[in-house]
Amino acid sequence: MPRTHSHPFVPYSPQRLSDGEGLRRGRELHEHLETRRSVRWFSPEPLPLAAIQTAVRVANTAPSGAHHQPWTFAATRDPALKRQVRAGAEEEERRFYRERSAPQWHDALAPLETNEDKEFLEVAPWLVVAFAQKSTPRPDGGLRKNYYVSESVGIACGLFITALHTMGLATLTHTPSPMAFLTGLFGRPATERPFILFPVGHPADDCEVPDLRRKPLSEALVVVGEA
Ligand code: IYR
Repeated sequence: MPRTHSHPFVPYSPQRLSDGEGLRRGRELHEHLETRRSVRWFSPEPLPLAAIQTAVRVANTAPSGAHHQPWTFAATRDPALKRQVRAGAEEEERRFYRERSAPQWHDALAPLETNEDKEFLEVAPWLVVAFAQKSTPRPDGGLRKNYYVSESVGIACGLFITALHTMGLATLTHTPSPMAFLTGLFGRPATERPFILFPVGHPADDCEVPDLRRKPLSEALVVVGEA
């Protein structure tokens, strides 16, 4: 029975793999991603715009609520803008680290040895801010409401991180909360809120990361119900 549609549909038949080949590729991807770490010490060596463009092309393949694609990735390698971002971030982080308003949170962060110094925001060759569009301005001046914005932008950011790692590059999910100043610095409209700030580049030669372990699969996956 042919289906009837009120909107255009096209056939979709992605490559069918054998179970063995599918598993092999999945294991290879896992092995590759297992080596990814968040980096806070970057090399200042420049990185071509093409690297950022490619990673954002990958991010832009993310599924999204009603296919509204509610993200904007704003990128800069402008030293003056990076300095302003660092200054703004450090001002907010100083408050967080000095006021110690959430002792439990500070205890949880201790093994990462993070502090209010955000030098990496100036050292990394690129800063990329993923903005979440709560709504999107229409050409007619109206506003289109977006759905599942955090989920959609979160998935796009995950793909962005995966692309960078695959390209041999490093990043850090610096979460700008509130960091509303980024909207103005990057010239984005008030309908967008900064979601994640990514410094992007190569790790410094003497880069170190905290000695952390990933939780075992038994804690990440539960299989329920009958086989
Ligand atoms: N935003 C602070 C604190 C911070 C919070 C979490 I949760 C981290 O995983 C790491 C840091 C900062 O950037 O230092």
